[in-house]
Amino acid sequence: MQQFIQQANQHLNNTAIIDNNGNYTYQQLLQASAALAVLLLNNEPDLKEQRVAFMVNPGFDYVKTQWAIWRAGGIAVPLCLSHPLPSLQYVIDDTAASILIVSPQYESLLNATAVEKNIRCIVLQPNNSTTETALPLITAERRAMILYTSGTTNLPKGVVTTHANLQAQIIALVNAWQWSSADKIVCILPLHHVHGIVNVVSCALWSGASCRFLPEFNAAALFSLFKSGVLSLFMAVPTIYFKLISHYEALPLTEQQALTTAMQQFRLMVSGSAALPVTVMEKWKLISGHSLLERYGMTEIGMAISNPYIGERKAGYVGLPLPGVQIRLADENYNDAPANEPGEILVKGDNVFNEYWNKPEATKKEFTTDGWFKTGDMAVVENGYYRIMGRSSVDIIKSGGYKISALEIEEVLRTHPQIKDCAVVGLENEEWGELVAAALVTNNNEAIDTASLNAWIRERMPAYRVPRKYLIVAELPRNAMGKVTKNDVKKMF
Ligand code: MCA
Ligand code: AMP
Repeated sequence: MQQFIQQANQHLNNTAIIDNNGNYTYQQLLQASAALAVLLLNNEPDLKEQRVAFMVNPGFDYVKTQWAIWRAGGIAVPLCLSHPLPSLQYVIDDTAASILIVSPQYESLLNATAVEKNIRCIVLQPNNSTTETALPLITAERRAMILYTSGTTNLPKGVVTTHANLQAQIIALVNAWQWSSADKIVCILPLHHVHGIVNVVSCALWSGASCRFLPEFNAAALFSLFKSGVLSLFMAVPTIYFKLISHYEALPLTEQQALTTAMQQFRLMVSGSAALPVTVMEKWKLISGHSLLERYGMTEIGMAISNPYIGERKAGYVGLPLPGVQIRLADENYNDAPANEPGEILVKGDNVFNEYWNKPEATKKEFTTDGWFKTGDMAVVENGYYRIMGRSSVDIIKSGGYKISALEIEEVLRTHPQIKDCAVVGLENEEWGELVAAALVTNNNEAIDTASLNAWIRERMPAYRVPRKYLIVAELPRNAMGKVTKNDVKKMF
């Protein structure tokens, strides 16, 4: 955090943030985050890694809150704005958050939880001003953030990163992609994941650049911003590029030409969080003039492998390890995979997270005995470039850039009164990467109303985890050991 403040101090009069409420300089960001930090401290000298959960709209308020938590010595726990209450409560309980910060519109949703759990709740006001106090010195090895990620366990795990981890993740990208204070980016990604938090917002603010926020992804709003010529950079998940291409193709020719001219002025456009289909990369090149820079990352490690900023960006490949990130491909015993053969990506470096929150066993399991983090992703090196081949677990699905655990959805489905058994799989799909699908064994093979089933699931978990395809089956395919064979389930659709 101290380094972040030093960086900001070099650009005090630059515009840091633009949102629906106005433009804010780095000086305003430093002042507002200090004022909120004082309020958080409540006369204590240091929050000493207390967890502070926050449900705050994207924009100045979000960044002010994140920086205030860091400056007061807390651990920032961003909540997803679209999650239903049980998912929010899971994160608040799991982190044992002692403070909750909310934009006014989320107060009614979370107030009862705060009262019941005796959590101090702060509702953001335009000026949470206070008297000045000295803020604690935050050393880099302290924990900074917890983000929740789905894995092969049935409940999401909290990924803990330190300030040093975040710093390493940011500096690698700022250097590799040549960020500068002249850059202007727009954030349309959710702010409870690395892609939006680190790659877009933190890299911009580290560089003295300006970051504009739109409340959510909307193709028309984004294109009109592109046309206004106020951006130099854009980053998104492949699904968003797919949606932008569809929107573009439906526009009249003159509109298309104006947009193409505007997009050609950008310095860089990046894709990641899921495999970029070659067809999407090629179409985007035609309409924007840009070869998308595809990179590979994970919540636990930030970004690890990237196509070059200068040099060939190969379609279907994620490029080379970023400076400071060590990569090794391993066989199933975690020995080096033979040259030119696929292996699991293992990662080491200052970018690698500290631990899963309160889960020492899970943390231990995901590292080799000599300290390499096991990503669960398979890759091969061809002519010096890494190509991602898929994941070692079929139970991890990526849809719209979100990581989804099939097991988590199955657990919920099995509690439905009409469902006897089920298997959730990801089906390949050009727009979404994978589509979540569920094969259901119902009581007496009865039909099920999927619209009301979807509504039932949405009360229990985030909308992006709701299956988009259902199949009622008499029984699930199993191997000789009685285990459901997911590849056979996929073939049933
Ligand atoms: C929504 N819909 C879907 C899905 N999600 N259909 C199929 N599969 C899905 N996953 C449908 C809805 O049912 C609805 O349909 C319609 O799409 C619009 O829904 P809405 O929720 O409004 O969707 P959206 O706003 O268009 O969202 C699409 C999105 C969003 C913008 C691509 O999913 C998104 O922001 N994804 C980014 C996630 C992200 O940042 N991941 C990074 C994780 P109907 O209209 O029929 O009702 S960090 C990471 O992965 C690592 C570190 C890395 O490498 O970056
Ligand atoms: P998350 O846990 O949400 O951070 O998701 C990380 C996962 O996204 C990785 O383990 C990969 O499976 C996937 N991923 C990220 N970037 C790419 C990419 N460029 N190509 C293929 N998969 C990717």
